[in-house]
Amino acid sequence: MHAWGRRIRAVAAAGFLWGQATGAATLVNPGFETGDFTGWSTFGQSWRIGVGADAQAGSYGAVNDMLGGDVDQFRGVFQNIAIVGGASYSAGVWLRTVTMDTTESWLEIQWFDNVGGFISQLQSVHTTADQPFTYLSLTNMVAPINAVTVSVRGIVQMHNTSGAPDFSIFDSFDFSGGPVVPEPGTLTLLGGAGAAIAWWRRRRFRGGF
Ligand SMILES: [Ca+2]
Repeated sequence: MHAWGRRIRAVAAAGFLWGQATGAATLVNPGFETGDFTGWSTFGQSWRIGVGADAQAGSYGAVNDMLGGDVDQFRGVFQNIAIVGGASYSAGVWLRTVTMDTTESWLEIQWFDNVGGFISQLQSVHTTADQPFTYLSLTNMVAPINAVTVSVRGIVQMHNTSGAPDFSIFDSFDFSGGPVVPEPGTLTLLGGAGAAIAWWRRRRFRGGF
């Protein structure tokens, strides 16, 4: 193979790897199996790690206790990760609720731009009654074209404390998707290199080398 042919192949390989890297949107500690909130942030009162029946999988889950006397109407457990605007993504979480009276909880996705500005959000169905661990999901989401970050969130809303306590337990978050990885030889991200490869392959087919 000619030297420039090898170079083109190197460029194509780099593009392929780049496509895979930017396509990877992966949550850290999605099931709280570190036994703590590593990788996650929370806001609002009364977040803790639970065990036993509070785990949908593994040993741990994230619990929000809505207790009499609480004041924070909204609570959330969330993780922000890099995404690519215009790409398609899906998210999910398992949610268990116990002695729910005056609370609702759900899965939420928020998109942010490159200066941290809020763009838009999506919410799953809201859970208002007791349920065993049930999968909530948001699928086939297309990230706004100017989005660079997604916030994957479990949200709890307390309407009042008259029915306290209410428990919302989140476990096994997932988030996946991203740009379609270009096939070597049909690169669109590196159109020039792709065209050169196509030309080189035609040359090779004709026995040019
Ligand atoms: Ca878990």
